[in-house]
Amino acid sequence: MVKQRTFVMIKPDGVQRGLVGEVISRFERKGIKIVGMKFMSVSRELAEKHYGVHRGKPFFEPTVKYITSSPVVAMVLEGENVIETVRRMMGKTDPMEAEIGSIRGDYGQFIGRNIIHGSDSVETAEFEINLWFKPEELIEYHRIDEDWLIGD
Ligand code: D4T
Repeated sequence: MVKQRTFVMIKPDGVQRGLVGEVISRFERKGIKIVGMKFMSVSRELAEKHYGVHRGKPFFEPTVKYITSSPVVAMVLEGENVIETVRRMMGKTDPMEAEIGSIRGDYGQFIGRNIIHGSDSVETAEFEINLWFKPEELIEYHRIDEDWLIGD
């Protein structure tokens, strides 16, 4: 196991549909630690950088428009293998293919409104954390349940 950080965003539909508490609760109950969090509007510039790898694809412009249309909750989460864990908890990109029990599988119906984003690799996580957060916005602290999450 390896301690990692990942970037997670509750997208505009997650905020508008009142799913912020539900989504954060799932991560908290799993034992994942919040080390950064902000409620914010996303500029076109930030959205285009975030989705830069998709520039030129048909869904690029609609995705940028969607993500800038209403506020989001941006987070940095920390935990053992947290990148993979969060991806599994989110479910597949298309909510219609996502397992029931995952966030997208339980709450989503359409790939263009899929509630949440989470980094897909160590490299992407590093890029996205640096893109969305300043170092001083990330907070190191001890959570009281940490000693009980893994064995000796
Ligand atoms: P994000 O980045 O939003 O967490 O999604 P994923 O990491 O799970 O998936 P992605 O990068 O492949 O897609 C980015 C974003 O574009 C939308 N999208 C994607 C879309 O509307 N149509 C498509 O065919 C694809 C592949 C949804 C997520």
